[in-house]
Amino acid sequence: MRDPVTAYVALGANLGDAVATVQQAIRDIDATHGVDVVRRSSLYRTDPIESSGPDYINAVVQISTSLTAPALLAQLQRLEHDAGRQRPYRNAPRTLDLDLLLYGSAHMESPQLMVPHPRMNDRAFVLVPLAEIAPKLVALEALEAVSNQSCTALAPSV
Ligand code: PH2
Ligand code: MG
Ligand code: MG
Repeated sequence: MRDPVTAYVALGANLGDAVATVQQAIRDIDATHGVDVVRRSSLYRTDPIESSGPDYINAVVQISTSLTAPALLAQLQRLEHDAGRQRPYRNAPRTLDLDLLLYGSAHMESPQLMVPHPRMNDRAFVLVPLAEIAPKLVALEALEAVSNQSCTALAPSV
C-alpha cells in the first residue's frame, strides 16, 4: 500500500443549487475509495473571475489519499461528470468544478495535469479558503495581492 499523500482540492459551482452541489461534492470526495476528507473550509460566495453567470460558491478541502495524482484527477473528473458538468467553452459557468491544487510537494506538468495549480495564486476564491484550513501554505502577501476580489464566507448551515 502506498503511503497516503496530503492533497488539496478546490471546489467551485455557479449553476443550479451551487451550495447543495458543493456540499454533496465534499461528501462524494470523502466517499471515494482511497480518499478521505481531513479538513474542509467554509463555503464562500465569490464574483465570477474571467467567467460569467451567477455568483460562484467556492471551497477547499484537504484530503489524505492513497491514489496517484492521475488516478485522483480521474475520480474528480468522474464527480464533475456525474454532477452534469458540460464544457461548452473555457471558463463557462459550471455545475461543478474540482481542481487539484496541491498533491504533497509534487510538481507535475503534463497536458492533463499541472500541480501546483498554475493559477491558484491569482485567485482569492482559492487562496482565502485554503488559508482558512492551511494557513502555513498561503503567504500574507499572496492574500493581499488578491484582496480586491470579493470572497465572502457563508454562515455555517448547521
Ligand atoms: N473558476 C474559474 C474561473 N472563474 N470564478 C470564481 N469566482 N470561482 C471559480 O471557481 C472560478 C471563477 C475556472 O475554473
Ligand atoms: Mg477551476
Ligand atoms: Mg477545473
